[in-house]
Amino acid sequence: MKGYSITTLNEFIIRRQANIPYAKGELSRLLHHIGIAAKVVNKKVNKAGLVDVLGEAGNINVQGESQQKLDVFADMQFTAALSDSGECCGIASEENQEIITFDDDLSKDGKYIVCMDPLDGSSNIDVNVSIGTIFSIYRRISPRGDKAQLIDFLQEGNKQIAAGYIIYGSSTMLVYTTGQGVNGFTLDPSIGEFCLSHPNIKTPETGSIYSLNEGNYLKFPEGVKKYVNYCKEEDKSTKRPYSLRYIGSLVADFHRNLLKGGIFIYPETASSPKGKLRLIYECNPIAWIAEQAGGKASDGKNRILDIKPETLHQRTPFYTGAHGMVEKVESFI
Ligand code: P6P
Repeated sequence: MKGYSITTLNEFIIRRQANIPYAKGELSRLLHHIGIAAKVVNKKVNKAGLVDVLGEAGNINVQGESQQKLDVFADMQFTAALSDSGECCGIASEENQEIITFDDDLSKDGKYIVCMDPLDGSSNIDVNVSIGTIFSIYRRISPRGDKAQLIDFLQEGNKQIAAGYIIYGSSTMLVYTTGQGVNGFTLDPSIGEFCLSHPNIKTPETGSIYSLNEGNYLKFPEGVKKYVNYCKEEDKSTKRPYSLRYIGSLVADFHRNLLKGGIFIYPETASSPKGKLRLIYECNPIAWIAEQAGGKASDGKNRILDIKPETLHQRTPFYTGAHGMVEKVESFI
């Protein structure tokens, strides 16, 4: 009987590296370490209800949100894995106000920096909703051998070398791109490997799912209100009314729309004039994946990946998903 032929994440990374001239394995090693940290975090997330990681760690993170123990754990695991890789000279994390530089000689010589949200949607942990890790990799600008600098982290999203997310849901998946399309790997716990399950993901040109927090409707800009009403109008030709699907966990909402076709919107509101989501470690990586899968990502007017970051934790309005649906909401704005 023919064996169950699987392509593990590591085999895939090495195979893809062979296609990149001058690739000497640094990025492959970095991605490999991210995969390891994902497995360690997954183990903890899966037992979150049992092991004493629930409840608030008592600290308040830079966003003024109470830090749940699991996101502190996830931050530590990814930070350790990236530091151990020897390929990364520093990181920016949602959980830390300032960048973290790795000052050992090996890491200081690293070519890359990583921006990450180690566990997005952590307020969903206690109620067993899917949560996710989001990461974005850049080549450093500052000289190798020096400590990483802030300028390394304030590059436009169009300079990303790799971007991805891990979704800890009914199964655990790692989805990433290095600019040659989007591929999804599902963790097989019986062998402890991420296995290629969704090769070359392409998101539908349009869809019938819209995702946004309608509780903020009265604070939305007029164009967004018009689009929400458009989604609710009867029109057989465009399969409206659409279905509202909103989990309140960016990775889970985005991943469902990526596969089924839909749009995710977190607009600016009166109380959050720049929106809620952060540009460098939430919107840029998700935006690149959306584009690589044939979709679109904007702030309502400008391509997300062309926005020049000014500060580490800056926020942006975020419209992403099916190309046709993003264009439609932009026409209302
Ligand atoms: P709201 C989770 O806290 C998060 O950062 C994203 O994962 C999610 O998309 C968004 O906030 C949900 O925000 O205001 O709708 O609860």
